Amino acid sequence: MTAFPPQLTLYYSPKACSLAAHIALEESGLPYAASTVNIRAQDNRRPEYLQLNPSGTVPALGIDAQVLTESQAILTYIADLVPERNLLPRTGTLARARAHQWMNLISSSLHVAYRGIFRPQSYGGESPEGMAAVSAQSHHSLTKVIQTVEERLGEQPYALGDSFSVVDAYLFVFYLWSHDERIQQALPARPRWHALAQRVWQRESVRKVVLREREVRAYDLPAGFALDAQETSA
Ligand SMILES: N[C@@H](CCC(=O)N[C@@H](CS)C(=O)NCC(=O)O)C(=O)O
Repeated sequence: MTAFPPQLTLYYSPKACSLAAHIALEESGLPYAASTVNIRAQDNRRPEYLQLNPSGTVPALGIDAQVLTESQAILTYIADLVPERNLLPRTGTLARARAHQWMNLISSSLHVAYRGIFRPQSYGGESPEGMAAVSAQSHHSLTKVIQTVEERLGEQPYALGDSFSVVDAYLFVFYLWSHDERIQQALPARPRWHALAQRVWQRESVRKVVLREREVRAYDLPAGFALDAQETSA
């Protein structure tokens, strides 16, 4: 028999996609350790980390002696550890399938489009022409997927309806990314996504995690997402 809860260690980089898992862990109320793997400092290429996660990506979740990667799997696993917190709908329901519909869209389309803008060399090689072509195509893809996000959100306050889920934490991260200075072209208006991100931002767990991450790297937040002086000095 394995002990519950398992020993959880999140390997994360500030403001990376791992922020969603970081928020989910905080929302779970379970004890966990957060270990920084700063990808800007290439910590993810160190042998110690590659031994743990050969793909060299974050997030990775240590679960006792095992390691789980891929945001969608990690978010699902965390939510299922604490069903009483309703971080995802019950298995076997259509609502649960909707959650996966969202998370797949986020990882396979949204994240991929951003990567093509932030790191075009990962798809197009190092040549300036290749990078420019990937970047232009990725701006186009990002525009389309933002429109899909807006349409799918409809008038509901959260991605799955009336209550917060890990899908909202995942969407929150990529909303922050939409304000990155490396995005050179105007993106479509995203009022519904903005409103959702504002709701998520009101959560204590989210502010706590963002504060913790910003101690490692003081990343920018979009206008309207400031932490007040009391929080930053706490
Ligand atoms: N499909 C993975 C993607 C993970 C990923 O690409 N993470 C980025 C940070 S957002 C990373 O680790 N980049 C560093 C690298 O690829 O070297 C997931 O959804 O978790």
